Amino acid sequence: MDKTILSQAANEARGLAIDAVHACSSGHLGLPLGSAEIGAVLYGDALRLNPDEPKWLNRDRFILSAGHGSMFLYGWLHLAGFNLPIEEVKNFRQFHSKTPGHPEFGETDGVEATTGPLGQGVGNSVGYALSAKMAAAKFNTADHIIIDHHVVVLAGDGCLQEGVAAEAAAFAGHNGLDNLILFYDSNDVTLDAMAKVTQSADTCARFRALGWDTVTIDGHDLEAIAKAFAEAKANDNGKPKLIECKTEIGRGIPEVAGTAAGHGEGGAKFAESARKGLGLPEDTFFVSDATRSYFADHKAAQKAVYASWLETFNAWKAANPDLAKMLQQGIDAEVPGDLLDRIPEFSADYADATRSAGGAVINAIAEAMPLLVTGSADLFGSTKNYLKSSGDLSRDDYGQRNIWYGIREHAMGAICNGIAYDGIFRTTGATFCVFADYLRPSIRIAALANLPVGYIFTHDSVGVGEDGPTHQPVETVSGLRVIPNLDVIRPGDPEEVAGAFAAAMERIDGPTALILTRQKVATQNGIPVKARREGVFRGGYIAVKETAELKVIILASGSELDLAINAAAEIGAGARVVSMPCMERFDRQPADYRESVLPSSCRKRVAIEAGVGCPWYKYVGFDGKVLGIERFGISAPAPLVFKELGMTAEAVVEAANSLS
Ligand SMILES: Cc1ncc(C[n+]2csc(CCOP(=O)(O)OP(=O)(O)O)c2C)c(N)n1
Repeated sequence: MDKTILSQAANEARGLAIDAVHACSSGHLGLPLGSAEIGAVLYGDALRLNPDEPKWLNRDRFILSAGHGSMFLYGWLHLAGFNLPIEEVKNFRQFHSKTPGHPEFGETDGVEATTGPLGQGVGNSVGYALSAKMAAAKFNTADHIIIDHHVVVLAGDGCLQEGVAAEAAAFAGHNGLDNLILFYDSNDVTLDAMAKVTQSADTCARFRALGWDTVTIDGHDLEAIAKAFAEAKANDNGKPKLIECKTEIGRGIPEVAGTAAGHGEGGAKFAESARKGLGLPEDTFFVSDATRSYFADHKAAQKAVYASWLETFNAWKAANPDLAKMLQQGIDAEVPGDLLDRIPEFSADYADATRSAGGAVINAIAEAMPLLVTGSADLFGSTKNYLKSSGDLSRDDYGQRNIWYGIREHAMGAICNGIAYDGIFRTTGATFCVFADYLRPSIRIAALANLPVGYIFTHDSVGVGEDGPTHQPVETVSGLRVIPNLDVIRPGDPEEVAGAFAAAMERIDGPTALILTRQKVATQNGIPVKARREGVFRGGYIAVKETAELKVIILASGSELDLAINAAAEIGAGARVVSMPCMERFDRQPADYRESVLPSSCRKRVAIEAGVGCPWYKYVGFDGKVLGIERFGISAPAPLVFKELGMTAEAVVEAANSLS
């Protein structure tokens, strides 16, 4: 390691951050300045990367959990030779730049996760580390090791104060993820104040208690950083590693360094004196020839490492064509074209909850998709998504496909995102629907980052019954529907469940929430199987067609589909039933299809769903009626709760008849 040049590079990276933040008068300076030496060691020496192959399977993954310090990442990606020209650095936080305010997955080579909501990146890194362990178990052979990289995450006090990080760290320790290395930027400062105002825990002791190894070093000492990192990498002792780096926030701008003022853009007004103090010339966005030449040489060395790995990889491919095919299918997120056909039809007398049908369906899909994994937040027995052909994933066996998240819903969400970012495995996670809010921040990021994560949310309404209002979702399903790019599918019978799971798997540009009942539902044998399955793909479809002139349309989803069908039979030949398991899919259909299902000429419309009704008004309009539940539920047997809260076929008939 060339300390002289890396030390110079650290100061030049500081200069880039100061100039970028100064140029746009916004952004965070403190971390890029305080962690500059960490960046120099990682990007200038220690990380295994090939900037020209940013998706190299066996690269070390680096996640900036403290996403507010995005200029740290952009500065080092630029210097390291990723496809991030200096113009992009100059364009920090501007429209259509590759340097958005916080790192966004898919926008910038080398950005491994969308971060900014503190703590998420720590959870993502655990998902990445788990994915690496699973991939190593699946694809490495006695003759060829093709996957042995590390996952590195940089987090500050803010990330580590967040609950999601604590949940994820506990999971990582319990599951022995020794390929995970967390750099803790320990600068004693948060946003408003010195960290001591809000924390007094011994963070290292806390992590040791969770099964991690920890070490504390001077975060400005290049040698100490390199040594701690090398030791962490070499030590396959079943423990994730935390390297606490004592740093000075905002180092390089003496007027603000070491205080909360070093955090924001305020320090940028001292840009000129700071540049001088750092030994930089007056030119802005300065990078010396010596630094450029060092990083060019380093990149060449990295490419040689890559080339040697490629030889191993090609030999592995030749020796293991089936495994190679499976891996490529995983990377390409390929889904069998005949997935729906591979799910056996349910018998006509099947009469069970949609969560049970979901269990049967996910097991059939797992046969067709060997890289599908699933997990549950201590509720496999209720969520029914356990894969029977596999066993429990644990620190002793990463080759299994059932992940035991424990009662850590938020970490489950962030870990699922990490697995999805890594892009080898398809993943699903399960809990009770009412607890979807516990992982909502991770769902939001999955939607924003276009990640194909599947959520299995069971016990979907007041139909939960005796557990009462704490466990009866009322606002949850509609609350999920307002998240852009999230598909929310609430199937009404077992064949719709088959369609729902297949649709979730086929969707690779965003997440899907599968909303399933606790209670039994009828199997709608009156509707052809194909119509029920494929109807879900279109989001909404005509479940029962009128046999006379169309008078009224009844819309429903999930367990209320049966009520709608019974009501239509009562109303007579002019009634149409539209099953609407997924509004988002329906809204994406061409206008003529939507018009064929919901003809604008028919304005008499009633929608029924056992939850708050607001989203349905876009389909029933001013002239229609929505039968929803605008209050919390009741602790009592489900049939009674349904009746008490107006979820009956009679109520639908009455509403339809009341429309003039
Ligand atoms: C969930 C969440 N809450 C609040 C914020 C706003 N925020 C951004 S940075 C920050 C302080 C972070 O402190 P620390 O991790 O110590 O970062 P440092 O001060 O070292 O830059 C806060 C509160 C956020 N980004 N995410």
